[in-house]
Amino acid sequence: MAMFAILVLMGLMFPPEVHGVDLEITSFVSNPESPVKDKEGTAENVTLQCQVNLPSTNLTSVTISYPNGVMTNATTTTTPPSPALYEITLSDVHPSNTGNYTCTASASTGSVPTTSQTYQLNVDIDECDSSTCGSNCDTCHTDANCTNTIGSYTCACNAGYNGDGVTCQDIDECDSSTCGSNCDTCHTDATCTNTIGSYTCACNAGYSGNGITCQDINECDPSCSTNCDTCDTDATCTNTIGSYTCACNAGYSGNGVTCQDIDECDSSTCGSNCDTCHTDATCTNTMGSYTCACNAGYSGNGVTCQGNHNPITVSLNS
Ligand SMILES: [Ca+2]
Ligand SMILES: [Ca+2]
Ligand SMILES: [Ca+2]
Repeated sequence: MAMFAILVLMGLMFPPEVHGVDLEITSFVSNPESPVKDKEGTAENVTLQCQVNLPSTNLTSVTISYPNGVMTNATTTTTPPSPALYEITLSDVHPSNTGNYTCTASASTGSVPTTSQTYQLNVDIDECDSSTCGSNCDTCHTDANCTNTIGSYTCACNAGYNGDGVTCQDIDECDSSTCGSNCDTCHTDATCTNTIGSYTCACNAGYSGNGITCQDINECDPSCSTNCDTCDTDATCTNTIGSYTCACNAGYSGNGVTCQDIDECDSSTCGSNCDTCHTDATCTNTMGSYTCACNAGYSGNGVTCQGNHNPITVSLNS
C-alpha cells in the first residue's frame, strides 16, 4: 500500500514522457458558439477554447491571436496527464470582435513542434429584435419585413407593396398599366377597388358572386330573391347577361316598368292599336284587350256583322 502511494506521487511529480505522438489541436471553438448575439445593455462574454492532444507538461506555450494580430497566452486548468484545454475569455463582445482567431500550440518534444488552428467568431446584433437592438435597430419600413443576417440585416416590403424595404408603396393592383406581375384577379364582370396593401373585387350590378367568380343574375326567375326585376305586372321580363328587359304585354303601352291598358276603342288615342270592330258593331274596352258586339239589328261576331232584315227585291226595270 505504501509502495502504491509512492508510485502515484511519483506519477504526479514526473509525468510520463509522451513519445511518438505528434502535437495536434483537436478543436478550437467558442462558448457560446458563434454567432454570438450582442444584446444592447447586456455584457456577453465569450470563451475561446483550444483543445490540444497533449498534457500541459509537454507544451512550451499555447497562444491565441486576435483578428488584429495581437497575441495573448492562453491558460489551462487541466491537470496532467490529461490533454490540456486552453482558454481565453473575451469580455463584453461587440460586432467589432468579429474575425479570425488563431490558436498556436508549441510542444517541447515531438516531430511536430508547433501547430495552429483558426476559428471564425461572429458577433452579431439582431437589428430586427426591437427588445435588444437598442440604438442599432433596423430602418425597415412599417410595411416591410426585417430579416437578421450575421453582421447586418435585410428589409423586404410585405406582399401588396413595392419598394426596397426601407421605403414601400402600396401596389395598385387595379391599375393594369402599372400593376405588372401583381395585377388583380377580379372577374371580368367585377369591379376592382384598390386598398392599402391589397384590393377588393365586387361583382358588377346584375351579377352575383364573390368578385373572383361572378354569375349573371336571372332577375326574371320567379324564385329570384334579391335584385329581382321591376317589370310591371302587365309586362314580360326577359333576362339578359348582366341585366334584363321589360316589355309591356300586348294590349298595353308603356316602358315595361309601367304599363297602361290601351283603349283600342278610342280612335283619338288608339294610334296603331285601334279596334277592328265592324262598322255596325260597338267596341268595348277591356283590360288588355277589347270586345266587339254587333249592334241591334245585326248579327255576327262583332268583327263581321250582317243586317237581320228581309232582303229587298229591287226591280231595275223601268
Ligand atoms: Ca444582424
Ligand atoms: Ca393595393
Ligand atoms: Ca284595352
